[in-house]
Amino acid sequence: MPVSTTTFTSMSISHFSMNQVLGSGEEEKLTHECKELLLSIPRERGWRTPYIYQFQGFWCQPKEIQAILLFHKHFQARESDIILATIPKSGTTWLKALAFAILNRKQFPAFSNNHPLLVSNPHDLVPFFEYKLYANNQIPDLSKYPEPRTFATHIPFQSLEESIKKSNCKIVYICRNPFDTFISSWIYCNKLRAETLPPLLREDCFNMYCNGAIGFGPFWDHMLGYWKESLERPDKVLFLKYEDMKEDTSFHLKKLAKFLGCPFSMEEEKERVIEDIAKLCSFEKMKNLEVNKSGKSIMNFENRHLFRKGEVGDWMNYLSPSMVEQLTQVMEEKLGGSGLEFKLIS
Ligand code: PAP
Repeated sequence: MPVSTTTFTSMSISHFSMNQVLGSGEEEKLTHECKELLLSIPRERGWRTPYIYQFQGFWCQPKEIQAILLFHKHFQARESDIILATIPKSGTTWLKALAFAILNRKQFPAFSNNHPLLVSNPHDLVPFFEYKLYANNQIPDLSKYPEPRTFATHIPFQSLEESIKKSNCKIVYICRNPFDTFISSWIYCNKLRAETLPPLLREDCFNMYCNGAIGFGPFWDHMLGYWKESLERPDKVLFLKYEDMKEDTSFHLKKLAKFLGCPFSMEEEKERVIEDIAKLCSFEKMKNLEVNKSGKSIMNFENRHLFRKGEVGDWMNYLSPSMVEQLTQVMEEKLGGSGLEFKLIS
């Protein structure tokens, strides 16, 4: 449970300045429905926004909640849809690139000089529901989207729109060991932070992470939601881990392609199509592309911050022994017995 959850259940907007509730600047962009909702749910201090709110059991920023409300109201899954799901900083960008390259390999061979991934960031090729499609109060027309429609989200399984859960559309979830995920998130959020604000303190953020109050957290509930579904419906949810993908990319690419309904043929294997895709989507290749050095794909965030080290075990350079002990305990308590385990070093 979060350390200090504040609830505004009985207050109406007129009794409270929206500015106090949301933090300055945020309030103008939200719908009345969203503002009313925010007044009725618990809030905590956020990393990126002054507050994050507990919506359907997980924590998110006001603008994310507004987008999710629209997504819940308007999205209708098709049987052929593919959803890539992650908690932030777990390998989203990489998974988007890999899935796009696999699904479009006939039209765009990975070795070709005009591959879309050479000029577009993966976030532009596989859009997020909450940051792109339903962001800023817009309702997209997805009817003419080429099939299989491929989308991405940070929303936990429990809170996905109902037709996604009920249909046979496919979900690929990638998660990463919480130690590296925490460090990646903390460094990323500091890079996005306005220079006028003091930096986010590692210890502060770490405690919030361990208490669950981080974007789309608690991380354990996020992981377990998809994990359990992948055990119950393995043809519906493919559960991948960043560390395994790093260790044997080709093996997992085969698994991914098979799951997505487009397995690599013997001929493709002989022609080293799998290796070509792995290379095109590798951290080193993507980090050095112009579009990823200078472009912006998610809101006004610079793409270059999405490519930092791409390693397993970098947490060792940042976490004190007591922090390691604390997070280990949280993981034992929350994930113990689930069968979900992580490699912490490469
Ligand atoms: P997002 O949630 O903001 O989209 P996401 O892509 O999930 O971020 O995670 C970013 C992490 O993936 C970064 O990890 P790091 O901070 O520990 O370095 C980033 O470097 C890593 N990453 C990005 N692209 C790749 C890739 N092609 N291969 C491996 N790791 C990658």
